[in-house]
Amino acid sequence: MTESAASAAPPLVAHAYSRRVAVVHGPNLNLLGTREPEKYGRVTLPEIDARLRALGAVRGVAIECVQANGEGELVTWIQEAGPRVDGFVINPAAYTHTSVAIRDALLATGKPFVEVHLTNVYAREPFRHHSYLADVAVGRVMGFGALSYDLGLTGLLDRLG
Ligand code: CA2
Repeated sequence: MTESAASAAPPLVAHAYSRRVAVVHGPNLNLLGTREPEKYGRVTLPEIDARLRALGAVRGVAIECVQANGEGELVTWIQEAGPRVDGFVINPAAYTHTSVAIRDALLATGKPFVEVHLTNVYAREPFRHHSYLADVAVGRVMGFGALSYDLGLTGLLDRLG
């Protein structure tokens, strides 16, 4: 029996991912692993993203990652991602302490989010002690370096069920 053109076509399979999470990195985090390693560690942003994708894959969760230095860029990306994702893991970096716009964008999605930080912001300057996201986040993880992201994603997935 010879294969017809139709049966030779690749089978249509539903993709394996049942959920989708967006990971958002704020300003200067593109420098991770290349500057100030004593403060922010030696792991690079692509390495963090790869780990999160791997962690997501074993749980059947697709992970989308973005880094931007501009507040408006982050707001626009969050707005666009909102309808297609189930939740966010976000390190807003310096915008943590200044941005009502990022808070409003996340709230407008109606999706849960976890706030993560590499460093323990409470062990740093007082201006880093306030977060515009803290009271509306599902949870916050900080102080564990790159591991904060893994813990944050794990917590979010647990919340999503
Ligand atoms: O601890 C965190 O993850 C922070 O979000 C990092 C932000 C800081 O403004 C927050 O208060 C806490 C700074 C990110 C800067 O990233 C760099 C990475 C490598 C080299 C220089 C900066």
